[in-house]
Amino acid sequence: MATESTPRILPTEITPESVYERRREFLKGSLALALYAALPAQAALPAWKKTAWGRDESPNTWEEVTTYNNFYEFGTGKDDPAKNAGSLRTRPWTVSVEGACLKPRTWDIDALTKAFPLEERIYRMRCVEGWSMVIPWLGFPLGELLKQAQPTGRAKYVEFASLYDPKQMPGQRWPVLDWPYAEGLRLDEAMHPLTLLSVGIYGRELPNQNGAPIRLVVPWKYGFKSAKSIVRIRLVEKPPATAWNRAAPGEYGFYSNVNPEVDHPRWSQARERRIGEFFKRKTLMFNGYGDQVASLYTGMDLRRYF
Ligand SMILES: Nc1nc2c(c(=O)[nH]1)N[C@H]1C(S)=C(S)[C@@H](COP(=O)(O)O)O[C@H]1N2
Ligand SMILES: [Mo]
Repeated sequence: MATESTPRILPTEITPESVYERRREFLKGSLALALYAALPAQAALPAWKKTAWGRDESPNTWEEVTTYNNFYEFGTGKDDPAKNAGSLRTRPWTVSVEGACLKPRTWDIDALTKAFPLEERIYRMRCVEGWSMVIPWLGFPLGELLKQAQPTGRAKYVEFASLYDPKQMPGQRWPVLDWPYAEGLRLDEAMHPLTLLSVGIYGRELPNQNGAPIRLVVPWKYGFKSAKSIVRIRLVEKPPATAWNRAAPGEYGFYSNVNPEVDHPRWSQARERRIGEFFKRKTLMFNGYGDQVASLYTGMDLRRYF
């Protein structure tokens, strides 16, 4: 019980969980608290620092972020990953960094998580299908890992591969995509400080359905660029083939920057529905991160390089 002599708790001492609890309480009342009580037994990660990123946003609830997912390895329905991703074994797990670099290395996931200081950043995420969410990610800049690998002059792009194991990932028994899920970035996009490797959300380890144990987060691009459950990161000379570009090259380009002015061939990208909201919002150029990333694309025709 608080008394005169109880030291005042500084905001910095409040655990992140109680911060979320309060925000949630404020935003959504006792319903959200009831949902929070139903949090699964996700381990808390070690020390991490809070950053200013996205402090002005209202994150989506844990419930929304962990039950409305795209992860085709576990089914194509939005609720399939939450139902089916329990079969994914995330330990032991390694991530190799290889290709055009001086210091290739196969990292154990726990060593990797300890080697780079974790930070929390609240990012807006925009799916190519027209919905969006705000998610408090825990992770570290991908660029820090790539710097350690010491890319050579031949490294111009970075290729990401998700796990391939149809026993653990039942969706891979069907040729929905050319498995394993593959993605790619230009080297400067991969080195950009906004680009994260994430190992958690809401101060906890990533739930399997969100891409455990490690996934990419590229907030100015459509969500499919943010590959989940990554096992290989390769520095390469040429633009790597990507799963969605292979499946439908006319619909999903290599860049896939969020762009309200370039429609998907089958629908407009001008507006989006934030999960949990009724009215649609205007989609922002580069998902609102233009101040940070527009200079990466100076002089490029963004209709051609969509
Ligand atoms: N391996 C893999 N990564 C993936 C996907 C997938 O199907 N498989 N879906 C992508 C899409 S379309 C989106 S919108 C985001 C969704 O991430 P979330 O479920 O954590 O919000 O993951 C991306 N990463
Ligand atoms: Mo998506």
